[in-house]
Amino acid sequence: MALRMPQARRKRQPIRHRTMARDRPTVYVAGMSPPAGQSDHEEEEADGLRKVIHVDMDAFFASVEQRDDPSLRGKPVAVGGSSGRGVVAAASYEARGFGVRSAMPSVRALRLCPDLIFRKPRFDVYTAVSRQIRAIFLEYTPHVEPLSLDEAYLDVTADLKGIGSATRIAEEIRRRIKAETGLTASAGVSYNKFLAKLASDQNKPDGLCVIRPGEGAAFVAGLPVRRFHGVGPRGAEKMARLGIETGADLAAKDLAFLRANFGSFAEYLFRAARGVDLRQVRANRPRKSVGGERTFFEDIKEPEALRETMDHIVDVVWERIERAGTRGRTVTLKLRYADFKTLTRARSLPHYVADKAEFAAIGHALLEDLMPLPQPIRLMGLTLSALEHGESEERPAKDGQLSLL
Ligand code: DCP
Ligand code: MG
Repeated sequence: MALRMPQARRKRQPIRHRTMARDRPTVYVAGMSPPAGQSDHEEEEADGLRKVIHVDMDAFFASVEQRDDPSLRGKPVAVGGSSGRGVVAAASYEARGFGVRSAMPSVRALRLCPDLIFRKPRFDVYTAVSRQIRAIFLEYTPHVEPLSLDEAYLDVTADLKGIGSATRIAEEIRRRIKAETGLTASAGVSYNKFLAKLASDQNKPDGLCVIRPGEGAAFVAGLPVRRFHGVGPRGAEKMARLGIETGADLAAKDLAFLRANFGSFAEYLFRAARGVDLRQVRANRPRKSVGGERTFFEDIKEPEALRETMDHIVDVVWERIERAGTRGRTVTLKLRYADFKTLTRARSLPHYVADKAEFAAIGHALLEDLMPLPQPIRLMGLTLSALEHGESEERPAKDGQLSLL
């Protein structure tokens, strides 16, 4: 298979939108299924039209590794574990040319790309870059809502520098990120968070896309539904069986139909299909939980695979808990079945979870209680809540819904 170089994929006409189908990585950042506040009205609604920018670093972990080790540049690189159980966290665009994707088992990635170079993640470096880009964002607006280390929403309706044009601000931010970190970011500009996030993905890598007022519904109509956050490969297959391939197909279904087929996911899908999203960009949301979840490349059911996944999630989430410097008493397991039914099981302790071993033991106990599972799952998540107060400031804004390694 020919190696597709990033230059070949780069689009040089930034300020426009395309409605073409485009292959998405098959794993979705957790927390987008549906995004917090989309379906449960937990957030205040934005009043009037806003100017929202979504900034997302390109192949983040992999790009940092290529930046710091010139011998990796232009090569297929994966960050993650290369051993039997390892999973790809990030894939360079060169690796993506071979079909390598985030969350893919490393063994499979190596089959697709035998020359794939693996590097272990260096979270301290990624966190430092994350701080740098956040400092840049904050020069333009105090309304910065980080979603993970490498992406954030910015509300620039009234920007601090008086620039006025969200598109100009987005270009300036991208230039500054490049100059100050040596890394590229893509940005989406629109009038709500849902559209801005779709837009940032549109012309990746190193791209910009603007969806102007009035263009949102048409933009969404032309997209394949797998580009909607939370609609993974299985979800897209299910929709295809129901005759839903694009946003327009989805918009043609009424809420009752969506509820019958997608349960609590229906409201989110209904709004998204219309390019509607009333959530505000919210900085400094008080953190109520720390956690993470994973959507799988392929649905899983085998007890051994489920246990391995639990181990992996515990590793990532516990690291996050330590980084946040917080403690909590309640552990919640979340599973989403192949048919989208989602269930949670929680256990609360009289004391704070003492250490990683205890956290793992509770996670596994919650999982074992549910086995054998009635059907394969497409997502597993684990969250620590009932936190003690006084968390660190360096917390992402999405409660328990962060992307997982
Ligand atoms: N990440 C992870 N596990 C996943 C997805 C992502 O550990 N399942 C980590 C590695 C990524 C970083 O988070 O580098 C950012 O995730 P993105 O989804 O933004 O993916 P990338 O930045 O790698 O690629 P791009 O945004 O260019 O598609
Ligand atoms: Mg990214």
